[in-house]
Amino acid sequence: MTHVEIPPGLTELLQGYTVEVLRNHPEDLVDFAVDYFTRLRENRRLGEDGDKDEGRGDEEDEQFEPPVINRYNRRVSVCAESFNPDEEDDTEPKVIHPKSDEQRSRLQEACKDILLFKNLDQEQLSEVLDAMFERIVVSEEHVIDQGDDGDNFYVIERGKYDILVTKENQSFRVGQYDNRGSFGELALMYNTPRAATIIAITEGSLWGLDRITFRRIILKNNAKKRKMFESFIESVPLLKSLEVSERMKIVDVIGEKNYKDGEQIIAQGDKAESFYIVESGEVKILIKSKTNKDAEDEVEIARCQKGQYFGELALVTNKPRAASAYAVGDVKCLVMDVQAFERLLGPCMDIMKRNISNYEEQLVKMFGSSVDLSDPGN
Ligand code: 1OR
Ligand code: 1OR
Repeated sequence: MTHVEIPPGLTELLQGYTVEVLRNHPEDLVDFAVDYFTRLRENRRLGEDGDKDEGRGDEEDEQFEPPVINRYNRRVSVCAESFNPDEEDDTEPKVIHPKSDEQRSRLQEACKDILLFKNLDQEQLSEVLDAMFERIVVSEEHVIDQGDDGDNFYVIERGKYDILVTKENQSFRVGQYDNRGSFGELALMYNTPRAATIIAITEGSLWGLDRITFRRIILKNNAKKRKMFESFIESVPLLKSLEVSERMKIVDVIGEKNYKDGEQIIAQGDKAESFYIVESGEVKILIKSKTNKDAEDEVEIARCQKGQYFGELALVTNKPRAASAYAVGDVKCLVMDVQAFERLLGPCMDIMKRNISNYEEQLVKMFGSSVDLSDPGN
């Protein structure tokens, strides 16, 4: 009888792949395997490189969380809680930070537009709110330092915060949170070092959510979101050029928002914070013309259907919204915040810029050359 020797590690390797297949339901098992094992090799290479490139913001490299990766991963210490959405650990005591009614209502207000919380059911949301705790910060305080292990996720109640990224010993300010939004999800989602430094530039107030509760509830919800939105996201023309893993990262951070017929989604002249993809229904885009004598008269300039996007212009040009958007009938949109837009949609920027130059041509045709998209006329 021939003796077949099973190489050490083979069982875990195949188990890791199987777990990811069960979690992600890929359409093509071979493509998925190529992607998965390439990542695995990449992670092992990073592990072998040790910490010499610490803090380079490599959260982009890790999208899967197969238990087997931990064997090679240099961040073993922070990977202690492996995650399987189907095996929610209900034995862990739930974290509860008691709050006064006044605190609870401030917390609810701060969390109402947090995209990561959008698809939670009522029970999950109240568990999250119960677990959150208030943290007051002073100006110049470092809330997060790039390269550190992740402890909490934060929702902003008030205050301004700079986002800094250090690359090759140089720090760049890459963005700012202005009294709204959230940060600190990446290290907790992907078991990576903090990808950026967050510094309060005013006195402020934050709501923290501990790592364990975040992973138990938000990651479980993300597994559900992947199932719900994966095939739709695959069908969005703008995102076709992205890798499967890049599209999955988009699913991880998007939130779904519903609008009733006639509801305003974007107001011309407003500061921009989000990017939208129409998931169902129709959105009309209206613009006020400066050259039009009645400045309040809005003219319809475009419609966006399922799979199309809008709200990119102000994010790309860093200007106020150039037009308004309204729901036509009931509408569902997938929404991404500006930081995720900049972090994840870089590869789609050329397509968006090409379409923006088409807007400019259309604008000249409709209103004459005096109207400028970079000046929304408010
Ligand atoms: P974290 O847990 O890694 C730092 O801790 C947080 O900063 C991170 O989660 C995000 O929530 C937040 N790249 C990476 N992280 C960012 C970025 C960002 N912006 C905010 N965070 N970029 C800036 C995009 C405006 C890309 C920089 C190259
Ligand atoms: P935003 O962030 O400025 C309004 O918010 C959005 O309307 C804008 O991004 C685009 O996504 C979308 N001109 C300007 N914005 C337009 C246009 C447009 N169409 C859609 N949007 N034109 C229409 C071209 C067919 C040119 C004006 C006539």
